[in-house]
Amino acid sequence: MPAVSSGYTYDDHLPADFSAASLRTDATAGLTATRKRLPPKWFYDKVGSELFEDITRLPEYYPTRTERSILMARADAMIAASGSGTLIELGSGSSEKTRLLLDALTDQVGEDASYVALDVSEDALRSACAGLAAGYPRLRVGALRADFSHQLQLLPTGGRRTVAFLGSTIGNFEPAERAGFLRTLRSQLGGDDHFLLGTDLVKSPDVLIPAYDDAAGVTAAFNLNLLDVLNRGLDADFDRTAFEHVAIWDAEREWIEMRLRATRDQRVHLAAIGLDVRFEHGEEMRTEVSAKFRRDRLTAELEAAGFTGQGWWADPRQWFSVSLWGTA
Ligand code: AVJ
Repeated sequence: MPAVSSGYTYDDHLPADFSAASLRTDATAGLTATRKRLPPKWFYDKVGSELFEDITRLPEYYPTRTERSILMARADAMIAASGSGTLIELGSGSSEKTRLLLDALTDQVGEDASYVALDVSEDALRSACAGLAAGYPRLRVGALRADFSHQLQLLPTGGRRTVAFLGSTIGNFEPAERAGFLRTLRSQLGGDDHFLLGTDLVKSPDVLIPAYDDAAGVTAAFNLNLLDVLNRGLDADFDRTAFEHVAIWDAEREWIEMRLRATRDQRVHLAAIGLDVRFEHGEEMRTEVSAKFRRDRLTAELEAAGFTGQGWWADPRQWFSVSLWGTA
């Protein structure tokens, strides 16, 4: 049973060693692959989450403030179109932009409003939910510690639900994973449920690249922090000074790719998984893809998964969109 503490319920569906175990699996697979790669979810330890918050305030990083501007202007319309009393947010993180939706939700449905945050990070869940429970006394607030890539079957049921997936986090999936995620999500929804999705849109590389390679070097520090996460989590000996941050725009696949490039030949030892890895000078390890979308292709993908378009809201420059999908 979920425990109630200071105004919110907390329900943990991940084993205590989930992070340690899946970091070992991901690092073993990614570092022994011909083209080395690591999943971006490992960026977000305490330091990495703080660096990401710093990124969202950079002049070059437009996605967060653009999405916020869309929500500020249109959250009321989004909530009204969804007809929902329950908002479930995947990868809720700090739940900061969520407040714009919760203002609309509590205005429109009053006592019947519920919010459930789903994230893998207990710290993020607890601080976000405690803040929301204090700020919205009439709102029922729940925290669900779970992994949205594998545990969508845990979404709370009952009432009309809207599942929100903001921040263009969906862009971190590769196309096949994204299709699988959308199909699984669709299978969990029905009737009057909705999906509210934030997506970064295709635009000039002159805007895209600096957003992932800022002048102050914050994104570089965020990328390199991954090596500290591996060092701590896997008792490894990566030397941060032997790698550099790379951000490229893949015009064919329409995604940004972040990489870490070895600046010399080296060998790294990961004691916790008994692995020795060689890097050649210039070798690159992929750490993130951040896909950018076009309305027609996104619509085709959502329709292929069984969703129907019910709303599309973008900023005047068409840099970012928040879209609403139904299941009819
Ligand atoms: C939070 C995953 C959407 O892809 O833009 C920011 C993460 N990476 N700068 C993104 C990120 C580099 C961000 N997402």
